[in-house]
Amino acid sequence: MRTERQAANATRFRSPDGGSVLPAVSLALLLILLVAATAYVFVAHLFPAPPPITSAALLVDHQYDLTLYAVGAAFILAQLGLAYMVFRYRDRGQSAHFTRGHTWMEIAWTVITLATFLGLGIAGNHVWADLEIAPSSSDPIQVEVTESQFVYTFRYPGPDGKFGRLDANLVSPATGNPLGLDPNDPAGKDDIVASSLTVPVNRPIELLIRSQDVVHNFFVRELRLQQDAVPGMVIPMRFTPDRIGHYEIVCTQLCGLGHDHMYSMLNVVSTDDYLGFLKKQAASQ
Ligand SMILES: [Cu+2]
Repeated sequence: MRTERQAANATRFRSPDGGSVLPAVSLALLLILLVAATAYVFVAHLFPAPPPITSAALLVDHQYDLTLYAVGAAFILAQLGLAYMVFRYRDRGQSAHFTRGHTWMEIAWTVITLATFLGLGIAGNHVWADLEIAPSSSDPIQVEVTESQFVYTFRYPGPDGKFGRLDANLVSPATGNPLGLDPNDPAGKDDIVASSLTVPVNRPIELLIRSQDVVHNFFVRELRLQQDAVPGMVIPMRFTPDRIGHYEIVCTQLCGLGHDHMYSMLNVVSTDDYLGFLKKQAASQ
């Protein structure tokens, strides 16, 4: 039973002109337009990712597509539902009334959301595990990646296959020792230092990523891989490039004033060119 006060409120809030269609229709149409424009951006591939250069990147793309279909469908249904509700329950001069919702509907969409996200997580699990926790290939080419404000420095172990010792106290870019290589360690004598990353095609690569100062990042779009470089840690990152070419390496962590021009190149070359590169670099050290 409505109290007198509720009845009085209902009368007070009743709109005098008996509702308005225009705002409701405009908002509903605007929502439909936004949905159409957003869907068009993805369906027409207006901003396509560059082609992947590893088989793992293909799996990442597949997982991305699955996620996009799931959240895209949810987005379209939710926004079109909103547009319908805005129009269906527009102001017709009626008084608003309180509703307690619908328990089973709420349980249903919570369970659907949970199942969708858990399902996507489980589907993507093996892609992530293959990249991150699978035992590394028996014979990867190791390259150490050192990031600092705002440069990348790459180090190859040289013919002995061993990286020489580093000493933070010896770091001195001005005198040509940006990594702090210890001159007294024989293992470091043949180490090769370069400012861009050159690797042979179709060989497993293992990067050892470190930072000398703040948190940086190593990101190559064509690898679909991105890894933070964290001071005090050496973080491995593995991939096997299957396409010769030059690809940009960028830092995606806001690491200081020069962040915007912190980049380098990943050069994937033939085995002969790779050996030639090592020889040339070694001669110039
Ligand atoms: Cu950086």
